[in-house]
Amino acid sequence: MAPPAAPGPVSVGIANLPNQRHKIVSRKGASYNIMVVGESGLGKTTFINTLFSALMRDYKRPEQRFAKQLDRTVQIDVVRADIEEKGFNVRLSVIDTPGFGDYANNTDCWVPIVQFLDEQHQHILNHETVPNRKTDDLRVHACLYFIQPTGHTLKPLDIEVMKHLCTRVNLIPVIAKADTITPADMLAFKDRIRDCISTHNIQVFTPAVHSEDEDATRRNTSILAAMPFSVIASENDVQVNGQTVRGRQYLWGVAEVENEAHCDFKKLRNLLIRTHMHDLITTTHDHHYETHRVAKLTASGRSDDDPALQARRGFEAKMKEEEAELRKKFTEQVRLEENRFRQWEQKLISERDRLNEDLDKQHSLVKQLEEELEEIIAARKR
Ligand SMILES: Nc1nc2c(ncn2[C@@H]2O[C@H](COP(=O)(O)OP(=O)(O)OP(=O)(O)O)[C@@H](O)[C@H]2O)c(=O)[nH]1
Ligand SMILES: [Mg+2]
Repeated sequence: MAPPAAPGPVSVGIANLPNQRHKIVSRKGASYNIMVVGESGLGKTTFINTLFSALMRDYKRPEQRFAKQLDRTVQIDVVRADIEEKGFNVRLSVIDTPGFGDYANNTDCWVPIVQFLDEQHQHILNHETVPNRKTDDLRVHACLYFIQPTGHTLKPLDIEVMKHLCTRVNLIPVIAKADTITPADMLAFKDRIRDCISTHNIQVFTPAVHSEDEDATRRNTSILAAMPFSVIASENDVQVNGQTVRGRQYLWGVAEVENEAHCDFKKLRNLLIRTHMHDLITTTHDHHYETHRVAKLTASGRSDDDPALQARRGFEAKMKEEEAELRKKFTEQVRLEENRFRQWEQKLISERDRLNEDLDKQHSLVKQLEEELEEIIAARKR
């Protein structure tokens, strides 16, 4: 049996884009933002540090950290790293939000987070109508909602917050501290959460299951079956059978972060970074941003009939036309050049054939002269 292949560099999903899009993304680079939300003390910050330590191990890129003030009391922390694979640049930002649930009244605890999400869409919308549209894009492409591992079901607060989030972002529910619940309880807990999500009509990010590619179909089915993802987070390395792994040490043994029998951290990381990054970016732009754009423009009376928008669309249409014209000219030029080369090649081939014929004639002549010479010498000898 062939030895197993050595683990290669991690493949960012964006490297699998079709050629055209491939080039655009590789040139411009893509902003890719993940946010963690949930009650206080569920391990959101620890999860981000665990994720980054795994990413830094794979990409060996320095990370940057900075804080941003949302309103007078709420601050978010952003951990950022530029990761690059096969020429693709991805500016990954993970946004850490303060946990809610610390206060007796948590009624509006989600408001600053929702405001932040809306502001990021608005920021891009405002930039759409200015000539230089290049700007820092902090629109959230994946929002991980941390659920307390109670083993029962979602709390009313979870349901309320998730309802507000799911209309604005790709929502991915995550069960925190999977090491505190038995595997059998976890399965039943996941079932109850899925039921609750469907009863309350909460839209969670669902990758399309059917694809031409059998591997992708199998992968997506297994992702879907694992939702909501259970995670174990840890900032410490521990020893398991002489190997160093990320995990949490207990008297009875080790809860390993990247062991798929212990939790779904690896599945979640693969979905976020490898297999569904492009899907998350596209749905954010095409669905969530578009919903915000239409709602805002309609509310402010600026429908699609708005003159400024029409002017911009006209400009874009003109640019597209010019691009198509240039492409046509280029193709025609290439065709003409190809014809010219083909004719030239044909000429060279005929010239080569003519010279070969001449050479054959000269060879026959030399041969004939040699025979005559031999005959004369033979006559003289006689
Ligand atoms: N058992 C267990 N403990 C965890 C896990 N992840 C984090 N913790 C612990 O939970 C505690 C809180 O973790 P944080 O990462 O600060 O939680 P947080 O969600 O960021 O909390 P806030 O910032 O207050 O919202 C720490 O003591 C962590 O070590 C886990 O997967 N399992
Ligand atoms: Mg925290």
